[in-house]
Parts: sequence; C-alpha cells; structure tokens
Amino acid sequence: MLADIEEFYRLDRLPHIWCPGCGNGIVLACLVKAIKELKYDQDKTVVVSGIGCSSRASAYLDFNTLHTTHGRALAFATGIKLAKPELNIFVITGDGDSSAIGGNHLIHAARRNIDLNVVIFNNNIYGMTGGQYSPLTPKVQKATTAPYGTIERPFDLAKLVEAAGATYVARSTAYHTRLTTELIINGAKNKGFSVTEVISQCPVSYGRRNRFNTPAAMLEWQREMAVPVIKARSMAPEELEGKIITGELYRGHAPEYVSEYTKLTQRLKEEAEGV
Ligand SMILES: Cc1ncc(C[n+]2csc(CCOP(=O)(O)OP(=O)(O)O)c2C)c(N)n1
Ligand code: SF4
Repeated sequence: MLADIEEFYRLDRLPHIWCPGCGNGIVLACLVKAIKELKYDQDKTVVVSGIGCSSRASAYLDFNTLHTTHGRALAFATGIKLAKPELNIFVITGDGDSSAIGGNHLIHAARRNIDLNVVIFNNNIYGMTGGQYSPLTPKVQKATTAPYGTIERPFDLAKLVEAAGATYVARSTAYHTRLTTELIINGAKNKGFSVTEVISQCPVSYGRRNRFNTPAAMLEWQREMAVPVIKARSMAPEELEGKIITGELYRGHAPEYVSEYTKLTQRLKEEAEGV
C-alpha cells in the first residue's frame, strides 16, 4: 500500500477481498489521494457505497462510512446530505449498482443536482456475482448471461447523467491514475451532483471471458482506447467507435438541491413566526 495514504485506511480490515489484478484497489487509491489533496477533515468526510466488489471499498476506509444495500447508496447519501449539509460525501458504486438496480436513484439524484460526489467503478460487468452482463457491458462482449455475446446496447453513462441534470461529468480509467485523482478533486469542488466514471478491470469475471489474458492486458487496452476529450472533439464518430473519451466531459449550472431545500424551510419558518 502507498505509505502516503495509509492513514486513511482501516488497516485492521485488511486483507481485502479483491482478486489479484482487480482495478478496485487502484481506483480506490485515486479517490483517497483526491480526498487527501482536498485536505478534507477525516471526521467530516463520508463514503457511502452500495453492494458489489467495488462497493466493498468503503469497509477499508477510515472515514465515516456506510456500506448500504444494492443500488441504494445514493438514497442513503441523499439522506445524510440533507441532515448534515456540511459533510463532504463521496459515493462509491459499481456499473451494475449505479445503472441497473440503482439507475432510477442515479437519474433523480442528477435531476436534483444534490451536492454528492459519485465515483462509478465501471468494470463493465457484475463482478461479485460471477459475471452477469450489466447495462454498461459493451455490445458483443461475453458474460455468464450472454455466452454468445450481449446483443444489448450499453448506456453512455456520462451522457445519461448529463441529460438527467448532473453539473459535473468526467471519465477516466484505472490506468490513468493521475487524471482520475484530478477529476475526482474537480468533481468535489463542484457544488452540485458530480459523477466521475472510471473504467476499471475485472480480470476474473470479465477479462477471462473476453480474451484478456492478463490484468496487464486490460490496463493496456484502457491506455490504447483512451482519447482525451479535447482530441475527441475533432474526430469523426466512426473514429471514436469503441473508444473511451476521457477528461472533463461536462460542466453545467443549476440550483443545488440542499440549498434550495434550506431556503424553503427558512421561508416557511419565517412565515410561521410572522417575520
Ligand atoms: C437486491 C439485491 N439484488 C441482487 C443482489 C446480488 N448482487 C450483489 S452484487 C451484484 C452486482 C454487482 O455488480 P456491480 O455493481 O457492477 O459491482 P462489481 O461487483 O462489478 O464491483 C448483485 C446483482 C443483491 N445483493 N441485492
Ligand atoms: S470478481 Fe472482478 S471485480 Fe470482483 S474482486 Fe475479482 S477481479 Fe475484482
């Protein structure tokens, strides 16, 4: 483990459950580095997660942590933010957790533009349950539930949350660790709903079935497929087919939900008191 971020881990909870070569530890370290660089007080920082291999990450962190139920991390995080707006809240969620069972929570949290920082560990598969395809499994790729390759089109999650109302949307990969940390920092600074999707590798439930012989091959694939958003703007759609567009994809402005809620409750209080 990296010595400079060790203080943010619950070392007594190790060893972790992840398979050798899994991307979860890398993405988690990027998040921890971001929190360190933001200089957030450990006691005023909350990490909420759902269920899945990636969501297990919250258990290893020494912040206020909540390991919740499948797809419901955002519902718990919304409650915490409303009760204690002063806290810095990060949500860790997998592609299945966030876009399948938790898909409705995701779009409505985006629509509210509530000040939460979501990091989606997108390994393109349901890792924990053995490799069923998720709404983010690329077409033709294989899964236990798609042995001949999935015929479904995946969501473009970044476009989905942008359309739903998120005011910060970014994408990186487990290979691009510095970029991932930087994007999470920028998302945390946005007062509103921030989503950073990080393409990660699950060599066991996804890689083996899809001709990635080693975890390193999956990282190489991430490096080769990544196209910085500035370069992507001058490329044709056909050239971008199958590519991973990385960087800050969208920034918007909208009223933040907790601020609006506070204004409303203040107004009602003043009216009741006859101010
Ligand atoms: C209500 C409910 N339905 C199904 C499950 C079984 N389940 C546990 S983890 C998981 C998939 C997790 O996939 P993802 O969110 O992509 O995370 P990963 O394991 O790949 O990190 C499922 C279906 C559950 N725990 N609870
Ligand atoms: S099954 Fe996949 S996502 Fe889960 S720990 Fe193993 S490599 Fe990681």
